[in-house]
Amino acid sequence: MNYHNVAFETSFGLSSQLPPSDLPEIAFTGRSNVGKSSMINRLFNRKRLARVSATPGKTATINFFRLEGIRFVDLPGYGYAKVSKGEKQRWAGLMEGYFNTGRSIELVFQLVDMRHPPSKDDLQMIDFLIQNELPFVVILTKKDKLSKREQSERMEGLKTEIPYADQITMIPFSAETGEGLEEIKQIIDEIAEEISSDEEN
Ligand SMILES: Nc1nc2c(ncn2[C@@H]2O[C@H](COP(=O)(O)OP(=O)(O)OP(=O)(O)O)[C@@H](O)[C@H]2O)c(=O)[nH]1
Ligand SMILES: [Mg+2]
Repeated sequence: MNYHNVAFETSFGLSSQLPPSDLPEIAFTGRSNVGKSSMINRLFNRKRLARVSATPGKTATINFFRLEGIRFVDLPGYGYAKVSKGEKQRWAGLMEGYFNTGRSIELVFQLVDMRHPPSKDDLQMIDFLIQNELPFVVILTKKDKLSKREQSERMEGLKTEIPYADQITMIPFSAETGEGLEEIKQIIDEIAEEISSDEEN
């Protein structure tokens, strides 16, 4: 895949606006502020493709990006305490509209802040992915903020904190340094190859 050729497609604030799924999709989920938009920018080597902010709740909409035959989907983050009840309902509606409408979701990158044990919301999200048989990979973000020792302590901790951890691919990642990026790109490239060989058959 030529990652430079990415293009922003559209943004949706309501699930009723979501167009039917016409392309295989790769989605990014995780707590607000965990680094979803930063990961997208790093992946495509663009500074401002997805909007990043130190204020949680920056991405309040579903954003579509397109690269060759794949759509990348930046989803709004969960677990941000300061949003109103109405906003939380809108978020739940958006997520439900995205995940429960028969889209062809090839992979979900589930982001978890590497500095801390997964939150209750993270575990709920992972449980949702497992229950719905959605293929996913856990990306451990903000690796650069931990010392080597803290990193290995967290890797140990996650083995018991995340259910079925031994069956889940977990990739430590830093949007600052790009560590973990090659492994992530390999996973995406494999999906792209599978899709194009399916299309040929
Ligand atoms: N040091 C460091 N900071 C990061 C990393 N990834 C993200 N950040 C910072 O974390 C903050 C939140 O990043 P975003 O990418 O906007 O997070 P998000 O998950 O898209 O957040 P929402 O849109 O609110 O759901 C920003 O200040 C980023 O610069 C990382 O790998 N290392
Ligand atoms: Mg964001």
